[in-house]
Amino acid sequence: MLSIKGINTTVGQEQQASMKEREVLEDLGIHLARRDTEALFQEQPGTGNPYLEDTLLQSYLKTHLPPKVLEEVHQDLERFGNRLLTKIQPLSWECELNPPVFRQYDAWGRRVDHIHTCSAWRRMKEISAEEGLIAEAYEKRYSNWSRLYQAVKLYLFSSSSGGFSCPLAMTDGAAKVIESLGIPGSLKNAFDRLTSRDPEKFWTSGQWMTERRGGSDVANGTETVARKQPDGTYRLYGFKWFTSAADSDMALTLARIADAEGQCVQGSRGLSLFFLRVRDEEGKLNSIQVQRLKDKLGTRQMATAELWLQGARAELISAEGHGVATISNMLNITRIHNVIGAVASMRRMISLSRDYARKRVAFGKLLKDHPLHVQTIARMEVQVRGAFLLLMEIVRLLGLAETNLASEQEQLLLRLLIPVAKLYTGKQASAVAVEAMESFGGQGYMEDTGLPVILRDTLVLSIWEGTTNILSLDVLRSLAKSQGQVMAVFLSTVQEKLELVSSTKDLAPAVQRTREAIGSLRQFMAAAGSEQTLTMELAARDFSYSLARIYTGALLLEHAARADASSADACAALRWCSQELCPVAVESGRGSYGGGAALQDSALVFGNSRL
Ligand code: UCC
Repeated sequence: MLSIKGINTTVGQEQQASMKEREVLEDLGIHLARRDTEALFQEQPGTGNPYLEDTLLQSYLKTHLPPKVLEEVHQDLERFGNRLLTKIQPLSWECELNPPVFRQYDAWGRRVDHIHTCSAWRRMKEISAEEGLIAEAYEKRYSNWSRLYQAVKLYLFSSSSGGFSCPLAMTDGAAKVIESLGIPGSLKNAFDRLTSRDPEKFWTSGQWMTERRGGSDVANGTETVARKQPDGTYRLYGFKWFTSAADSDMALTLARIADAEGQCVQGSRGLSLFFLRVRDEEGKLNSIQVQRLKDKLGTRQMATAELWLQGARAELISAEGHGVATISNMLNITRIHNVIGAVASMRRMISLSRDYARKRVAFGKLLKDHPLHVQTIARMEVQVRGAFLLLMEIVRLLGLAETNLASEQEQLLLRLLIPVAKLYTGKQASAVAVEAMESFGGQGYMEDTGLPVILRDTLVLSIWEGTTNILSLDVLRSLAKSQGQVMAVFLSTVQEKLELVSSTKDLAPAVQRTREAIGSLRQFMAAAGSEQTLTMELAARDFSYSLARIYTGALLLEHAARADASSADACAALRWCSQELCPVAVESGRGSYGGGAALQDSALVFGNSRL
């Protein structure tokens, strides 16, 4: 502490004040108290070029990319990082300050249903095209590495995108669906636009899946009806309850085709997938009425609307009754984008927290010199490192699959890891965002720091695109559909990774713990296989967490065993693996998944006396 005229100031605060000004004031004999309060403020935390600051990202790319690809990618990412810092981040804040406005009627009473978006939001769309944020994955100029490279750019863009990551996720998903259908002639224009680098041509897409009766239970909740027209197109009638990025140019949506008597097949087998333009060439809505914009906790930069489809003209693009299976291509891509968003959010919060620790003084020293504070940030750092490597693993596998280089095992692994990563990183990101916010003390809670925006936008990650429980059930779906093959591949892949690192002495305790976790997982599965379905459904969440922790542990170990690994890499792996890696085995040992446990849960929650 320093003391000037009886006023205590800290080292950091003292640095802020101009000594010259003080001398003048002292000479004038002016009381310093008020002047000091006005002049002293905390230096704002900030970040630099997000690519250059991200040592883990750089080391990953250096380890995995072929040298020629690395050279080109490195240059582009450095340039992009500078653009993000200087040009794109300010736009992001503008998007937050100027959320979309819905105007239902014009001054003369004519219904217009106009969603006004701010210029910064529209600029984000142009930037997305210019940077090839979708195009990169479809041009495949770096073969199997193109998808990973695209994901890295999206990751860097995400927390400066002002929410534009969301329409990009759906745009990518729509392009993927169209590509998986072989780019039929009628969808060629749409595909070209979704994957265009020309801002004039570039389209974004919506994904209209959610209706009033079910966001998760799509099979039973979808009421929208499709009526065939004489020209072979369809008209859609129904109510879409939650349509994100309602300003998009097109959408993919599910509906039930009505037969000549107006009857529809119910359940999943009655759902088909449709493509539609949201507006015509003159900007007039395609027989769609906007009921209202959603009043959301976060992602407020983006217009999410309730839409009435009142005969919207649409094209059937899936086989009849195969709507869910066809749109699952989109879901898997948007779920990967969700993981990108989760890792990006954690990285940004931790970067800001770290920078703040270098600038903020408390109890006479900088926060970075308080071991307990640094321990808290270090724990978050372990989380983001694990999540980042899991993301990279998924987009690496996706890149292989998209260039026909993936083995059958790698395709199975990808199917399993997508829901696992989506559900786990969504939870990690929420926890890290809350923890990081706390690391700023009261300032973290202040709107104008921008930190609450990040928190709000992060909290949606475990909800949209399938909640944690729905994704856990999807993990089980992937097991059932492959008749257990995904698990065999999972276990053998983890074991191979452990084998490769087993000669690295420093990592031995973590390798040992991961091996034990695999043993526990095997035991659990053997026991579960002989019991009722209820066991697996009740265990689904803990089971998925176990897969996430074990696989992530193996990835951290693999990264830490590189010849040029840092001590931080080893430390992250050791710490990650020192947590409970197989919670499903622990809970199973406690009897948490039997029928009796379900009754106990019910009694605890609803207070009934059926025990
Ligand atoms: O739209 C939303 C907001 C958009 C914003 C997005 C931005 C995010 C980016 C963030 C960036 C920062 S939110 C709406 C999202 N809605 C959902 O995610 C739906 C959640 N519900 C589910 O996922 C359910 O599990 C359903 C809908 C998939 C369940 O449907 P069914 O019909 O009951 O399931 P079935 O019968 O098990 O599966 C039907 C078919 C099967 O294939 P076939 O017919 O060949 O046997 C399944 O194997 O679909 C296949 N299938 C899948 N295939 C189902 N899920 C998958 C999958 N994940 N991968 C591959």
